[in-house]
Amino acid sequence: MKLIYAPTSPFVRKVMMLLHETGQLDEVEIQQVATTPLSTADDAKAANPLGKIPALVRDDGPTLYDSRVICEYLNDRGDGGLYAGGWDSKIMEATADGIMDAAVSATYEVRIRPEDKQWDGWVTAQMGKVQDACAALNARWISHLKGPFDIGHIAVGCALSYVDFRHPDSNWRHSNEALADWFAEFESRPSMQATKPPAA
Ligand SMILES: N[C@@H](CCC(=O)N[C@@H](CS)C(=O)NCC(=O)O)C(=O)O
Repeated sequence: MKLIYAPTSPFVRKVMMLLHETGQLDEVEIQQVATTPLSTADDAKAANPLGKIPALVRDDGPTLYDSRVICEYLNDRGDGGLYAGGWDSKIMEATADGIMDAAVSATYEVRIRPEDKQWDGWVTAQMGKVQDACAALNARWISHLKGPFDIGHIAVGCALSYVDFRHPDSNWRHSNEALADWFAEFESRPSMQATKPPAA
């Protein structure tokens, strides 16, 4: 198997964490690419018609893409048990992925869009989604995060870390003390440490 990969993508990081946690890291070749919506890497485009990463090229079946699909496949393959929480696990993953979508969109606005076309209103709206989703996690999902480790933990850990990485002024910890406390401890998990993005 070959993973189309970039070290700063929070979606790729979900897959990498799952590989660490389920002991499958050695079974995947890592193919690093630099890809953006405006300049798609050839390997990303060849693996996924949408040109997005992660994508998992398999020897025994079609290439998989979208981190949720890849994570569920690798969980089955490695007997990870990371979806034992059923719909709760999946809602948490979807919420975390939504944080990533919004934060990545805000990142593209300031890093990729030409300066004279950038719009603060877009960034504010996307970071508002991040705040709202963090508030929802803090209000409703702390008991799950304190429970058995699953895909929700991986996704939320990657999402919050990405927000810190690209949007250090977002202040998501404000009013979300329980979530901040959970994350402070979760960050020391070996799979989080092993998949940290390089300095911005
Ligand atoms: N829903 C997708 C989102 C993947 C995604 O947006 N990846 C970004 C990198 S963080 C990407 O490939 N961007 C390039 C593009 O949009 O063309 C997933 O979960 O895999």
